[in-house]
Amino acid sequence: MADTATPNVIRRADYAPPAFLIDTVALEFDLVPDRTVVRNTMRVRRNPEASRAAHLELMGEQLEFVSAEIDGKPFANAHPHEHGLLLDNVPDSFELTLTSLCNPADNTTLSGLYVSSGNFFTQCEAEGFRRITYFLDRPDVMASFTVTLRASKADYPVLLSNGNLLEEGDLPDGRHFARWEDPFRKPSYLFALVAGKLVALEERVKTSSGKEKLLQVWVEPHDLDKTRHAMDSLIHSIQWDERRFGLELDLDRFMIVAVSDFNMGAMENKGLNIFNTKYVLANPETATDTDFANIEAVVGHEYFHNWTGNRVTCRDWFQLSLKEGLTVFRDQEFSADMAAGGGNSDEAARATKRIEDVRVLRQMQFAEDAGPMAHPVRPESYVEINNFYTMTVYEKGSEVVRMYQTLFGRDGFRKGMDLYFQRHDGQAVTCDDFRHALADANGRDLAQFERWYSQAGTPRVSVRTRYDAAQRRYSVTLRQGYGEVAPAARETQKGPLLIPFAIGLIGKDGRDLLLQLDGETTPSASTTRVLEFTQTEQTFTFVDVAEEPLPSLLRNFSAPVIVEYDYTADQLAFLLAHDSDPFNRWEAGQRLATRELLALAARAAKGSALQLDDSVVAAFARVLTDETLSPAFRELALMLPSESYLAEQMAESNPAAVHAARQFVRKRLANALHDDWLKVYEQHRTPGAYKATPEAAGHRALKNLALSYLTELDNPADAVRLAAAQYETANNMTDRAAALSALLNAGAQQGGSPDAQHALDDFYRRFENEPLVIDKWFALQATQRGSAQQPVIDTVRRLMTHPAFNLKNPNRARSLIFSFCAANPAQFHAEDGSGYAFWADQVIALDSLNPQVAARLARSLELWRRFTPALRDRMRAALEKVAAQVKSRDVREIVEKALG
Ligand code: B3K
Ligand code: ZN
Repeated sequence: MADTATPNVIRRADYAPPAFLIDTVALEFDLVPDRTVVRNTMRVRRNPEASRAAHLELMGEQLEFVSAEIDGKPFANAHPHEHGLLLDNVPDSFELTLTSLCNPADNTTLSGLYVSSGNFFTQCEAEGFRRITYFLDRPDVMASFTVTLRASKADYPVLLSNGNLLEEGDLPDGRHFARWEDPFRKPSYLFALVAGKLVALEERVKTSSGKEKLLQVWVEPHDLDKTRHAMDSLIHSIQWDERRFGLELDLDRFMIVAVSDFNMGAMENKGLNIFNTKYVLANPETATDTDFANIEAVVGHEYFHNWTGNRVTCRDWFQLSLKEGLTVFRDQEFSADMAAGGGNSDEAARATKRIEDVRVLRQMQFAEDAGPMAHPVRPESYVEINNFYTMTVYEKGSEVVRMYQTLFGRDGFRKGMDLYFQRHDGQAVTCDDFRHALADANGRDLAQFERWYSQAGTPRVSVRTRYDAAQRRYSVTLRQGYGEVAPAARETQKGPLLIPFAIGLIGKDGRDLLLQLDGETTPSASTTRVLEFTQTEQTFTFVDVAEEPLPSLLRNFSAPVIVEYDYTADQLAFLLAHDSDPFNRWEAGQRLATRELLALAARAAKGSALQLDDSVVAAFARVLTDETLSPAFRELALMLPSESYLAEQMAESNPAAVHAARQFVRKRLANALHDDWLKVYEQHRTPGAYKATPEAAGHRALKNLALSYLTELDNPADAVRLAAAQYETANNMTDRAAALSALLNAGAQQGGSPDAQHALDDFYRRFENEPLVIDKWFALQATQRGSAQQPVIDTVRRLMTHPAFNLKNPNRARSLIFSFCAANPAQFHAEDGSGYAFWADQVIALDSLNPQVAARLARSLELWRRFTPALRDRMRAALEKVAAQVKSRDVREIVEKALG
């Protein structure tokens, strides 16, 4: 095997600088779907910082080698092989021209150059560029790119690549060309091209320096009416990055292109972002409020990468969180500010975004950290890098970045960012470089903080408090550790972390007390203090505390940890009613609900009768009717923790018991608060033209939550009537989809209903030509509750044969298969193992089409060891079946780690 062959495990410790550098790349494409010719001319020289190698090893995959020339003369010592091209005895500095062929039409992996709906697209991150041409396809090799595209003018009237358009024109035989130049050096993973029949919404905006920039959102012609929101999101992102970070758009032209076959959300290619249509296309009839918010977040995310990722990139893929964690943090802050009307002072409005982000983190990242895929924010090794675009790298990585801001404040964080760009603009760097910039700009030693990058597992902080009435002292003792963790995490854990632990103390009247720590002369101005918790155990003592307070712990979720403290149910109800920290108000309700639900699930598992205390119902009733709270917040507070989160908290995950418990509580809250739900439903209607504002979305969310609770009534006739009317009269997708879901839910109680079926059929007919809406149609059915008479697996299997189903389209596969396997736990984990058998079939089928998508699906069973014995055995059998049949490195890594 040649050196460029991918070894089984890639290790961070083995990093070595590249032996050669590539200064310039001129690419010429003759685009033909099944036979594209790529001519690649590079200026190559030895890297003075690396040890001398006689041979040049270029990466390449699925390419047909045609020829190699050095300095214009044929070069005989070029040896193509399965993983690339070996060039023996090359000079120190030379021009290398390589010609090769690839087959975009046959490329179902959607990595490299591929065809979707008759147009050409690329996806290069992480290692797709090597499927386009031979190259040093690693992020620390940065080159200046010029790209010439040639294609049939009738079939591909639009030809796009990164940077600025230098020239375009006609060629003989009905062909034409375009030549693009990117003014910034970049790694190959940021290369992109697009060619096809597309149209653009255009805007010209002036950025902070007064320069005019051209913004374009490119889509297929029939989608042009769904581009306004993406364009507005882009403009808001540009303005926000100038305001908050002083970062200006550095290109004359910035393009977003939508494609319907795409492995993930979007990609930040320099100046030519390529997006999944799901994160571009929206109008009120086809997109929900959540879609609108997601589009804003993803457009922001990719745009913010232009600085955090593109101007300063990663030295190697172990540093992925350098760009991803930081950019998620930036997009979260952007969305929070947008939720607060564009400013950053309305903390209650900003908190709704924080709550949503923490919910995702706890549900998904904590679970990842508890299983065989547990890894640090900066992993130590991988088999397939695409498997490491994870919740840990992205979401926990974002929490790590947020902690710098919590420690240093917004201004201190901004100083650190400024220094980071001052030092590293144009470079490929590491997470350590980022940490050093933050430390140096704030005059701090952050050596201990490094452990957040190198230790896997979710830290636990247990809290003990003591009030000394005579001394008026209140002490808070924090202890950190990891509890029981997966073996993959244990070996990374070396010592205590620096945890910024935000705390407030609440008096009997529900107001915050002043905070003065022992040794301080006056109380601080703020009633929230960020304690720097650095030792395994540490006590913080507050003085001059007149009465025994109730602690509000880890305000605004100041660190990605689990807090253990024995609150009574009454104390949680008090916090839910009074905490000045909106995040912790929500948190108190979640703790209360989680505790009740877990106790009920334990009873359900034993077949015991279920009961819910009236005080819990009363606490929820107060939130439901508290008009001082925003509707968006009330909706979040009234939504029970998800079934998968609850199952994960059990000693042995029992999805059926969790489902029974959660349904029981939903029913109880529905029946006990019937009139309030109805009233809230009526009060929060949003008559008139649809508005996508956060306030209007909040009303719709609360109203639709009320509708969903009403479907749980013993007699759901009210709900069915309201839902059917809402379905018919809705002028937006949020209300229409919520009504359809309510009808399905109410129908499930009766083992299926004609109302639900009628609405499903109508929905399909109305939106037959809107693929993103048809995705919702599949997803709603895959996540429906089902019943003993109608298990959802039967519906899913039937839908697999529906003419609109297509396994090759990732959005469609996700809408049906992933929705069922990952978002319908009670049905997926059916006792007979039917869900697992289905899962195995689909992983195997996807493995040969699209390994990246297959590997994502493969992860649905990774927590199998934590389930009840009967389920565990069936899951293992399914995993073994998959392990025996799959071929891709992607899926093998997942199932082998799971079986461990
Ligand atoms: N950077 C890309 C993700 C690429 C995933 C490759 N498997 C999108 C993003 O995070 O913005
Ligand atoms: Zn990203």
